[in-house]
Amino acid sequence: MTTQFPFENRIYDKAETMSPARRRGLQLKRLRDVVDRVAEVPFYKEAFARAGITPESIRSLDDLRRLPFTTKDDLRRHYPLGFLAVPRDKIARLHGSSGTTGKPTFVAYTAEDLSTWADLCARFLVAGGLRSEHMVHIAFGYGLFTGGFGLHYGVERVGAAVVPVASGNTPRQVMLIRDLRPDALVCTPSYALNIAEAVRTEGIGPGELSLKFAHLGGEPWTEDMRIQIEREMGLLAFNNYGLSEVIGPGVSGECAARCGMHIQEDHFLVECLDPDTLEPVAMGQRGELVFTTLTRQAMPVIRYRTRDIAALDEAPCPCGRTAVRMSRVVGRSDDMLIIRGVNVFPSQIEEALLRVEGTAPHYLIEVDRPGTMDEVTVRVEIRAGDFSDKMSRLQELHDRIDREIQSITGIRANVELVEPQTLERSMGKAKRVIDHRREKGLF
Ligand code: DLL
Repeated sequence: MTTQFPFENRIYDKAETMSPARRRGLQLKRLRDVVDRVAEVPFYKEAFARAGITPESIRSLDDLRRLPFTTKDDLRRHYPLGFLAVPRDKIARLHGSSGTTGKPTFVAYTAEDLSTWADLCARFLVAGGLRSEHMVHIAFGYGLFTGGFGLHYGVERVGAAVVPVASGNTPRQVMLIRDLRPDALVCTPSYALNIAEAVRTEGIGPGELSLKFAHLGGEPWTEDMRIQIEREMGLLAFNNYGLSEVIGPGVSGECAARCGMHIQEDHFLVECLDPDTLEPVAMGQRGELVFTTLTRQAMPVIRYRTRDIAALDEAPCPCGRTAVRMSRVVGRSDDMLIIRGVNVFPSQIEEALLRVEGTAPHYLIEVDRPGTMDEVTVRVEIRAGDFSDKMSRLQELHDRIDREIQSITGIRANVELVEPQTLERSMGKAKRVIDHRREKGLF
């Protein structure tokens, strides 16, 4: 039986179709190499010494389980570049993602890493229909965030044309899409919905847009959102996944069959573990994804705990790619929130509040998506004395909280000052976050 794809199924790199047995051989060799490469990184040096790990002691892929985990906290403790595995003069670029403290965790790339990264992004872009004759509108932020630059060089590697618009100013996005007639859109799924809404407001029908494909990632989304984006813009939408600490976008992406995202297993070893016991779950069961980078030079990570919950599927895929697929991310095993594509920890908001005199340590964060964009409201109880005070004092408090939240998290929140003793007190763990997006089934 031949599978009907929505377009010709093309493979960017024949490594994507190598037999699983051959790939396992390659992974083992690369695992030994990476253990060797990180041997002088202080964190791994100590952990390897404790567990008696040397490159030679890695005899099979099962030995992966003897290696230590790496967490975001570990990276933070070695801020900014304590995980660097090459001399500093070999760094070609730095990116970063927000951490729990307001300081980003940095990720370094050598020139070779940047080239590998471009190839990995090119793989999923080609799998999702991108061809050299296409033009791509990139509406991801360019900066420390890996989305903009990662996809930018991936598109260039395919040989397609890039329009590096970056995010924001939605009416201008619509104008450029209408005037330049790009074939593909690259951004977060929620921003795609926002652009779709602006398109509708301008009275442009789905059939009038030039866009054929959207390559969306950076945050969780649902099949319902896919249907809505596709219907409103008259295109095919593809999911791609990644995280800065592992490389950025390019860890996995959907092919034309759109039944899960192929993980680029020749570059990343994946495990799916029970987040409590850290034991592997059965194939097809949900667990926390843990990645080991096999080829990165500047800053490899061993068994990086993503906190992302998803399931793996190793059933053969009609596209011919042999790599295991991951499901959509269905949740996280920590409390990180993704707001308009930006990672935000409740502890960052708490830190912002602690910087402002006159706020009590009682607060509640509510996240919602009333239209297409995420909105955050932070309700803060203020101290009894302060509440009866002058309006100007309240306004001053409000503005300071607003500024601190923005400076620590990079996002704008609606700040509401509430009277003392009005927020519900909890008997056990404080409930600091209500995410209405979850109740609405938005992820
Ligand atoms: O978001 C990298 C990226 C950029 C991927 C653009 C795809 C496209 P970080 O800012 O470090 O990196 O955030 C990583 O975002 O652990 C997931 O929780 C979430 N995430 C990324 N892609 C997806 C996706 C980039 N397709 C964190 N579905 C990850 C669900 C996603 N969650």
